[in-house]
Amino acid sequence: MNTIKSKQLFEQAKKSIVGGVNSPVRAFKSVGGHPVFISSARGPYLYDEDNNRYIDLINSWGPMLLGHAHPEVVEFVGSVLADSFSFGAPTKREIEVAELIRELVPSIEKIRMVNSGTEATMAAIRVARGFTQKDKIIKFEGCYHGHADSFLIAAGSGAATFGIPDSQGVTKKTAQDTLTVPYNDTQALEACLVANAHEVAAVILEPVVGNMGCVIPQNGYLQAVRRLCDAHGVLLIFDEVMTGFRLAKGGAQELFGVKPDLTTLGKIIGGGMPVGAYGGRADIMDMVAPLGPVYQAGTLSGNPVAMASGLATLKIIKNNPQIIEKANRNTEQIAEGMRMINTKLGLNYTINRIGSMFTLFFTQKPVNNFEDAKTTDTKLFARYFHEMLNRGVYLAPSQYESLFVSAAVQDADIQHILEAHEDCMALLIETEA
Ligand code: KE4
Repeated sequence: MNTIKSKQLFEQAKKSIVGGVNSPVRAFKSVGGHPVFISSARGPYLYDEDNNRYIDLINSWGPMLLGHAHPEVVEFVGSVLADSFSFGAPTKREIEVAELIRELVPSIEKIRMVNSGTEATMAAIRVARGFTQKDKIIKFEGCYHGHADSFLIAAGSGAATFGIPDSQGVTKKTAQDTLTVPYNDTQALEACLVANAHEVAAVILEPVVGNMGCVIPQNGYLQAVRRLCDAHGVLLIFDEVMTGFRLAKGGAQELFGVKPDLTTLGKIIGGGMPVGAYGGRADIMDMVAPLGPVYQAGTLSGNPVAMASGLATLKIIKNNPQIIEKANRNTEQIAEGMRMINTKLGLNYTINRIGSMFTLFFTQKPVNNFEDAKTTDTKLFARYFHEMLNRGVYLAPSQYESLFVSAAVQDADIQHILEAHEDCMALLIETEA
């Protein structure tokens, strides 16, 4: 692929934008090389500034479940643009979105719209702390909940698993209130709850993890987390920013039949426009201003243009159950096709797949938590990433990210992906030998 324009644009971007990107993972730091600059996208395809076409398997990190520029979404958003872009006042459309989300996710009795997943998770732990009058939260190694201080915490050592800052600028005091335990380990969670009895406001987790690569809860794990939270008087927050409206119309909580106290949403909820939301039990959410003492606000929260994009997207998902099914089937064909090719080539790399999320891990170990994920050969992944990019397949530029397949992918695209995969893996074997 000739990507000379992207290379030049990256050099130019770095003069004004930190690292040349507005979000770190886009810089290709963990895979090397330079990012491709996207000019447009349609359906399953991205087009870069050098007019190369890529089959998109990341879909803006999840939002574009329908595929890019879905005609009904584009038409509806276009129809509201002339009405001005923002009022800073309540609108009817916000009610429509809220009522539709409550219909799709019944555990959400009250909701608040915000502008990103980070805002949603930051606000959710604030209201959990306000409601319970406790300070600590428990998160899980390898789960990511956005860039709020309370989440940029590495696992501390010792039973209390006190956190330590995982980013400059996060204070030790903040880190003390975030406890971290391994995912898929109920004993570790129980020990942490016991060691911090009566101090924990909430447990927050990705019900299916995307941020260490795709990691699936083991049988009964989410149900055990729910039981432990109930036994210890701790709120359960499902961070469904990735899984919401993707794994089922009602998200992972519908798929696994586990009801959280609070849910955070993002990505698909805005159909690609900046939207997040947090919501759940009314007795908890009514703590939020202007009703209660927990403050949270936002100039562009519930923005009418973003609500139009989200409303159109969610209506399509609600009224066309085959959309999620198609994305799931696409994913099954891609992931199982890759697994068969790997077996034919004598490779036994782990592939985790659920719904329309999957990750090919360059390790032969099962991957059920972050320790397992860290056994991957990230150098080999980086070579695979670039070989696939050169063949017109756009993967996440990091081993520790799930892929998100859209319903727009067609059979010919799947064939292209699998041919590219076989080509790449054969090349890796040849050059690694
Ligand atoms: P945003 O603030 O990026 O909208 O959402 C934060 C967030 C919260 N919770 C979960 C489970 C998430 O996956 C995310 C954001 N996901 C990353 C992908 N790993 C977004 C990509 C990026 O950071 O550029």
